Amino acid sequence: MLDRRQILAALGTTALATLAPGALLAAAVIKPDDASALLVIDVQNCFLPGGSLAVKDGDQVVPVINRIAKAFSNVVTTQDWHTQGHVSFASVHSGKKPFETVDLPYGKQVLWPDHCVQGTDGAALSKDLAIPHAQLVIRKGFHKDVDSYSAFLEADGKTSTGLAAYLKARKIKRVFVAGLATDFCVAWTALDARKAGFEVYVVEDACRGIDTQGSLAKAWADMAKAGVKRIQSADIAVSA
Ligand code: VGL
Ligand code: ZN
Repeated sequence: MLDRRQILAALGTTALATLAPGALLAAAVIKPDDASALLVIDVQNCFLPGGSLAVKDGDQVVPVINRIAKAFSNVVTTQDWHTQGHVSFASVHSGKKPFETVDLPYGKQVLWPDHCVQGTDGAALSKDLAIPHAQLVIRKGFHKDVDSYSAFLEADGKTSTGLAAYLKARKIKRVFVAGLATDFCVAWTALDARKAGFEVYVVEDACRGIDTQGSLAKAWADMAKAGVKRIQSADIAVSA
């Protein structure tokens, strides 16, 4: 005969061993619905290996994005889409080098190598992206004197790209952000999406960062503070 204490002990072990893994797995899976959209940020040749502003391991986001995109009925892609001689290019500021900063009327601007000039091959989306069901391509950074990391709002903090209105018109409530670069266009997009009232997830392993002057750690801290949820691609349910 087992006494009460032994029965409880045995039950406890069994319950833990049999239930816990399944319960944890179930809790981890997020299923995108028709009110969810995947925002694929700036997966453009300039940001990929060999590009003029190559993000380290930037190409590794492509297979991850291709896989999770299958779980989304709504997908938007973005393109950084600068004029020649854009204000964010170090080449137009005499004596300045890429990754230095300059003060512009709207605030501090990091200066970059020339990149993503309208109509160039560098500005094209990666040919390895496999998301033919993407519904909208939003281009940003096309005003010569204003940068736009965010897919929602230009760096002047007031000029809209129209994306929030588009998503709201389509009854989107949740956005999942992936792409390049984590600490610039992904983070600014995620933060503005929160400001516009969306529930926001950033899919960490579907992004890569530039990380200049502590920008990556700061971006994650700012996103956490704003209520952006940091998830992994494995957290998203993708049916086979
Ligand atoms: C980006 C720097 C300059 C980005 C765009 O896509 O994150 N970064 N322009
Ligand atoms: Zn840019």
